[in-house]
Amino acid sequence: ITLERDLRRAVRQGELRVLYQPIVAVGTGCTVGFEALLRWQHPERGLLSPADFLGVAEESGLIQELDRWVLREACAQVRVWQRRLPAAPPLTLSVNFSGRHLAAPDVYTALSAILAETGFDPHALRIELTESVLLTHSQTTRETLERIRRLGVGLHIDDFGTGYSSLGYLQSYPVDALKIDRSFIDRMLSSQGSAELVRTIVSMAKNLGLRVVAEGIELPAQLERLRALGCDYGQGYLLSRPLTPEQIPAFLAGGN
Ligand code: G
Ligand code: G
Ligand code: MN
Ligand code: NA
Repeated sequence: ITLERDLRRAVRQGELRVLYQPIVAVGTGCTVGFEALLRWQHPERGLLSPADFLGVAEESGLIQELDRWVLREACAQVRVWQRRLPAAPPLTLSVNFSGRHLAAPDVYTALSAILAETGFDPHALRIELTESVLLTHSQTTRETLERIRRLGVGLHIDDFGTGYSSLGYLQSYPVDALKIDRSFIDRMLSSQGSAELVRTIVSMAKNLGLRVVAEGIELPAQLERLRALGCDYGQGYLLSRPLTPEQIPAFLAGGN
């Protein structure tokens, strides 16, 4: 209850922040875009991760407001960086949408309004959703995802491999990319099984015409293995920690 009340105040009083973690093309090392990651600068508890308040946000229905706030903030912010790099290909932006938010009847309207308001190119936007969202078999969610995708927005499956392994949804939903959960990347050098899983996910994705993003890359040897496997994109502390908006211009200028 206290957390819920605090969270309502946080939205009003500007205590929320967005960090941006670079996503890199594994083949070239070039930064292609960023994942927006929500943080809460709590006056007493310090900097909180969504892991600390996502449950409360979901239960209270505040999650919609939070996801939309992040989307608006990040679309406006990435446009500013984009304008400073006129010759570069458009920077992509990945945002996390919770299942509850994707089930809201007005999610499509809200998303299109934010794109229009910020002028952000829908083709450069990716929505990250978890496998569980696709396993609800909700006709409304399916139609919402199809309409969002028709705008040009990409749909990326987050934490891939950790949900119920029902691969059928990859055929029945308009998915664009899989993000291999970081637990597999973490173990891929020490466990033969994890290494095989990563190899299999990359090869399956290629056969299905999907892109693959590896999360949680912390070691050069992991990056090398992923490059050899033909993984498209990578993200992780080795490449960059999540950065504050103030840190991004220097990061982009640093040849990334
Ligand atoms: O950044 P960090 O590892 O602390 O994120 C913890 C979890 O919070 C991750 O599962 C991530 O997907 C989720 N998350 C981060 N930002 C957002 C957001 O804006 N909306 C939603 N729904 N989840 C987010
Ligand atoms: O669930 P989702 O993939 O959206 O969550 C991303 C989370 O992973 C973020 O909270 C981010 O801070 C965290 N993260 C990003 N890179 C790494 C990494 O290399 N190692 C670890 N342990 N966490 C990471
Ligand atoms: Mn994510
Ligand atoms: Na993830």
